[in-house]
Amino acid sequence: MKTLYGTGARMANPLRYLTVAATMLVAASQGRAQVSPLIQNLGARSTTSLDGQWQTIVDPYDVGAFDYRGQPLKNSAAFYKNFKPQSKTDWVEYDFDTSGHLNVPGDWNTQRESLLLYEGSVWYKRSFDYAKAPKRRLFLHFGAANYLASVYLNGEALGQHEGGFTPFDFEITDRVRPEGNFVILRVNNARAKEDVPTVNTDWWNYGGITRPVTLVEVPETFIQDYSIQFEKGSTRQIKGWLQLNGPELHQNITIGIPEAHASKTFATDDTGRVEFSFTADLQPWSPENPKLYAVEISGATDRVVDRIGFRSISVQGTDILLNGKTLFLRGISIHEEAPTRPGRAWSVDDARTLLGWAKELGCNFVRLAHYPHGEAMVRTADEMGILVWEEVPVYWTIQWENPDTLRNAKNQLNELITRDHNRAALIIYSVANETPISDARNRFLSQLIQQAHASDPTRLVSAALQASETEEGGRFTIHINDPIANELDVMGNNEYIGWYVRRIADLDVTDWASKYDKPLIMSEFGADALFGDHGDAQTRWTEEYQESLYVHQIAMLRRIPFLRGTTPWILKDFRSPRRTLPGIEDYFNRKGLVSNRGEKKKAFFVLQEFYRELQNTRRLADQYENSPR
Ligand code: GCB
Repeated sequence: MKTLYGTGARMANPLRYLTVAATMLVAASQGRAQVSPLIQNLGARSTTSLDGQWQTIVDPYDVGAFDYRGQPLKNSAAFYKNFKPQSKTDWVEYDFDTSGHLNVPGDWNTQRESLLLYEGSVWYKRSFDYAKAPKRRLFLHFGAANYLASVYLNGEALGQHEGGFTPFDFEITDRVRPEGNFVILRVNNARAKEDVPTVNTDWWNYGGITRPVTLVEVPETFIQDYSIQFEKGSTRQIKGWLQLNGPELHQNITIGIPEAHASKTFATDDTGRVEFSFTADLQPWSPENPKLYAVEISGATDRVVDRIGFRSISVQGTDILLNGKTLFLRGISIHEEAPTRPGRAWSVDDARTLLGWAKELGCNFVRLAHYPHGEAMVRTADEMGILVWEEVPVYWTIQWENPDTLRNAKNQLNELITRDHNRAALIIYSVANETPISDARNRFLSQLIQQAHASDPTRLVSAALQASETEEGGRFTIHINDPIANELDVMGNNEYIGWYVRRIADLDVTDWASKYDKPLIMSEFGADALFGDHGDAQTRWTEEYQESLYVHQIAMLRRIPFLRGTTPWILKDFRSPRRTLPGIEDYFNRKGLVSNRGEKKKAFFVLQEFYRELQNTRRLADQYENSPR
């Protein structure tokens, strides 16, 4: 969360931050709600969807938030008041009722042509009635809004949320009325240097309320959050914790897995928390057998049911072990773009199509780049048996020395872990992508790595590093020697030999060396190709060039003894403002194995063949096959 007084850099965009700060101060002084702790497993709660058409006002100059001196508006001119003229002399210069609609969830860029490149504020309004029973509590949940959301209910501030890809909740128990509620959001997607991500990325800055909005009703004392999973390294011992929220914090909590005839009861402490451990005979979850168990958690006041897979993930030397067995991660990188229409993906159908393509490729793993994707994606991966790498948008050159930037990155990581920590498919958190090495960067990343390990000891932590290169006698060696690798469980590395760096033929004379006894995932490689553009294998942008690059990359990958996974760049062409070449890029990064219209390029089948081979042999190279584990 932003505070009013910050660094000079922040003042580069004073209006944007003033509104956050001002609303927060008003809210704080009146004892109003800020973002509430996230509620685990919304699907098991009593919910009402607020998705659909929302009224909107596009506000490029932020006139709905500030007066002409840049001071925050508090009177009827503020859009969140939704003021209506009371007489013909009243001056009111905005009107939600006649300003147009946008669909929620959905990015605004692909819903209205004039908003394709828009970066600024849009106000959203939606009315609802809600008959809340006594002794029940109500929360307003947003799956995500990019980037900065200021939220108001019935003309009063609820609070703000910063970060475009993680969920947030506000408690509205004491504010909701039986009839005539109106929720208003100001969503601002202006980029700023100190943000996470920073101003420079290689993806479209889709703005808006991009994921579902839900009213969540729970009992006065409810099960806020819980974690249940095999203890690290075990496939029998279950370990976890649970947190209650409300006045009745002392309760007996029963955890039952009926299918496995397991049921245990534990008592919560004064703070409503309990840590527990018990054994059960369960079939471990794996890509070959993505078994999910109904897990029933009940106390005196609340009951939730989740579908949880149990599995153990660990590393031993350069190996990654799932349920105690080595495996190679046959992966693909994915951006959160809809498979068959322009814009952000958000639905279960989108997830099924994207992950379906990954399955068709022969994948057992996906890298959800470069920010947290929607919960539908990881839940669908749980069902389909696809392991998942999730990532926070600590990308390229963010402000390593800025404590607010660190706080923001930590908050986004925390929200991601809180949302997904019960998903078996999720095995790796990645804390950074291609960040330039410096002491300040190392300190920054070190804090994120420690945070991920501390809040979720059952999973692995990685980052896409950068490596250095030497040349001798016509051969190249790439050295994995980034000092932050010391703190990671799994090393990631992006390389573009044959595209940004040297020639495809150089892949045949490139070897890899690592300072660390740790597994490596080649988290990116690739080449741009326009679907349907054909030529010889030396001609850039053709499918043949991309195909040839994959052939030579795969030959090189086979020679890396410590390689335990690959997630080539990328499943599908995606929009990027950096990609201007007319007739070829047209503002799309064309490194997809599938075009933006869903057509498969030649390289798709090269990777598919490689993955089929790995699937049958479970090995990449001889040295891996002969590994003692
Ligand atoms: C990278 C980045 C990725 C880009 C890709 C490219 O190294 O991690 O975000 O899109 O290269 O296509 O240049």
